[in-house]
Amino acid sequence: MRKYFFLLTGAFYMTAALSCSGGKNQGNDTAVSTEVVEVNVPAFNADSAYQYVKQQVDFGPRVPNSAAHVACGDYLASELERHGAVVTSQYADLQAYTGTILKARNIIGSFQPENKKRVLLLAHWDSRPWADADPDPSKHRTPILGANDGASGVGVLLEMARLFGQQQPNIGVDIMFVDAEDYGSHAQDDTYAGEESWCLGTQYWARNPHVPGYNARYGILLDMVGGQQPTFYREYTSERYAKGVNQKVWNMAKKLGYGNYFIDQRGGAALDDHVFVNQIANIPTIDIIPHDPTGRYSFDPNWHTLKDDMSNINPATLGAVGAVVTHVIYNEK
Ligand code: AHN
Ligand code: ZN
Repeated sequence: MRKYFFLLTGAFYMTAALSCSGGKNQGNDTAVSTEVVEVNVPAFNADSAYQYVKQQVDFGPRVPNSAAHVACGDYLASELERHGAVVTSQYADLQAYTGTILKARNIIGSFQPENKKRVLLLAHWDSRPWADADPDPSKHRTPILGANDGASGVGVLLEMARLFGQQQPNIGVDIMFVDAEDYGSHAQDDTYAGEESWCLGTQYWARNPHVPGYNARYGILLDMVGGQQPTFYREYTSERYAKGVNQKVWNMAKKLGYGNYFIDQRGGAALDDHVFVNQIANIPTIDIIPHDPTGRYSFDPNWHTLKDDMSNINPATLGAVGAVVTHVIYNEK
């Protein structure tokens, strides 16, 4: 258990449940007291998160309409259920820009579904059908394993689901695994198919929420959070729609000693699931996604290549991101 302290100063005194001082201050109700409130945050287990990433990658590429995709979707839903979530599967036939109809499935695990105070955590669970950024042009139509691009965010959220199952936070949480994020415009196409070719599952959910009128205080999207040596900058659209959430997360990272991963500066813009959550569902949502300040690569050196396999995953990175987001959630009141 990692413990973490908040200093509260005020003219009130702590209830027995919050106090660990064994009654020393009893009857002292006129005094202005300074008390330490302990927020108990369970320890995020990076090795467990790593195993959750590996479990997904072991299915092979999770490309919509494949058998591996169906099997992995069942696995994700059953894991959420095992940890005590109420699971909703949203099945939809979504048309890719290629014309292909994708049998898509968004998977939502709701913890404390009756709680009005909610936070949304999301990651895409599909993997890209084409290694269109691979250095070898003969691989440009080969599906990728998407260890970092897809499985990493889901792995971190499954580990958080395990923690929620053991110890409830003060708020309700919806963990959403969105489908068909990565079926967007192929890099070698003559014309760009447009922004709407990406994030099909999220676009569908934002127009058809799993609960009518669904709302949350804010959302956090995790994308490529398991690479070898990433730096996370405050992403442009996140900053525009959810500046306070960026602040909350980057401050927490600093406090926990992860300022080497979470650089408290503005980064570039990423077209990603959070854009549609912000613009269609109107839930202020940030994207935790790598940014390379040198501009030598996009997001991850192995992005959309066949090298995005388990060797691309560093448990320490999963652990850093997982600890930060876990602390943010358990500190909500
Ligand atoms: C684009 O490059 C258009 N979007 C980045 C979002 C993404 C792709 N995340 C994972 N794969
Ligand atoms: Zn991708």
